[in-house]
Amino acid sequence: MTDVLRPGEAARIASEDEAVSLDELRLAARNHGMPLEALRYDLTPPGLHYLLVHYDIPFVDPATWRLTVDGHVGAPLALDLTALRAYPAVSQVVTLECAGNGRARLLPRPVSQPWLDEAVGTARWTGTPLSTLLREAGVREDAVDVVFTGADHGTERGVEQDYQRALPAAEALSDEVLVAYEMNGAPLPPQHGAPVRLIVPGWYGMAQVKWLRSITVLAEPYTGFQNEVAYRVRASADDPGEPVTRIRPRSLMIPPGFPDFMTRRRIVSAGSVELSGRAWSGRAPLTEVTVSTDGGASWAPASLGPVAERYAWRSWSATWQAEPGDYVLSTRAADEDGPQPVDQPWNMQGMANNMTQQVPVTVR
Ligand SMILES: Nc1nc2c(c(=O)[nH]1)N[C@H]1C(S)=C(S)[C@@H](COP(=O)(O)O)O[C@H]1N2
Ligand SMILES: [Mo]
Repeated sequence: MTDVLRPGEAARIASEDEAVSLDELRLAARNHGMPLEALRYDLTPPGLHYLLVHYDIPFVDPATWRLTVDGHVGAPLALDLTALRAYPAVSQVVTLECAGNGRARLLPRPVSQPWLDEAVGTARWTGTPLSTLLREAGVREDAVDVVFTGADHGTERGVEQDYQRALPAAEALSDEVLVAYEMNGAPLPPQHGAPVRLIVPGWYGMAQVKWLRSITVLAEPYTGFQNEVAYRVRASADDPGEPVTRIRPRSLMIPPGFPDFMTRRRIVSAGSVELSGRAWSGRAPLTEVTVSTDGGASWAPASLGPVAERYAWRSWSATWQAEPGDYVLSTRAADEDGPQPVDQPWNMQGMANNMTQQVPVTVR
């Protein structure tokens, strides 16, 4: 199947009974999720962190790599890795999640990377605050957007491009955004953006530009593909939609018991079962996590673990008195702006989809 779309078109929508295609499988085999048992770690070991690469992982030589900061500034910069590392370093624990997480469970299914629930991971990111570099370059007062360009290149829906995303200048100048060169205390691995990537705490994955090579300040709004076409919540093909920005609340459960190889259905022993997992939201602080053991008919509160850092996931736990039978377990987070939906919040590209997880379990 060749799927050449015109620039500006949304992703193709699969027909209701259309199985996942080889094109989707090829993407899924390259871009892996975090196995949900890895929700146990406060910091996701890098090999278990989810991965999303639109094109190819570029081969970037750290010795010749340069980062330029230019555009609507007074004093453009060109930094090598030693110069970047010479600025005071800041570390932050941040949960990243792909905006397409949950897409494969939508009906009908937008055809793209077919995530179930697992496009998430948490790491300690270390680097230079972006605001330090922008101020050093003399960013102008009337800056509108700041554009970040990666070293990777490809075509997408007929548009040839470097991977490129913009942030509003006010967001780019907040103290939170990092130009990061370490993940969990080690240099960034190739797949996560070596030698340098952007970390925008609280925003969905598309903002976290990997293999960062240039930062350009604009005096006018940015209109590139990844902001104007790709990452939009659109109700229909001719809806210009709303931009995808901050992470909506989500809670995930560590699958209890042990799995069946083929279906991954869980098998649990009757009795008192400790359920636990992680919850996060980038748009507002969490207020509660609830758990259902009857397919969403009723919800009981879980106990929430401490807040470690604002943009890091929080642990939760709840006890279930399990009796023999078949169940669908579910968990639901709420933040100050409201709870996760239990029905699909459908949109053309399956973006920012935070429908509650469902975990089929047999108790015996
Ligand atoms: N240069 C570049 N940056 C990128 C991407 C990309 O394809 N190229 N993918 C983005 C998307 S869609 C996501 S979800 C995150 C994934 O980050 P990770 O692979 O480190 O988990 O990187 C973002 N940054
Ligand atoms: Mo993503």
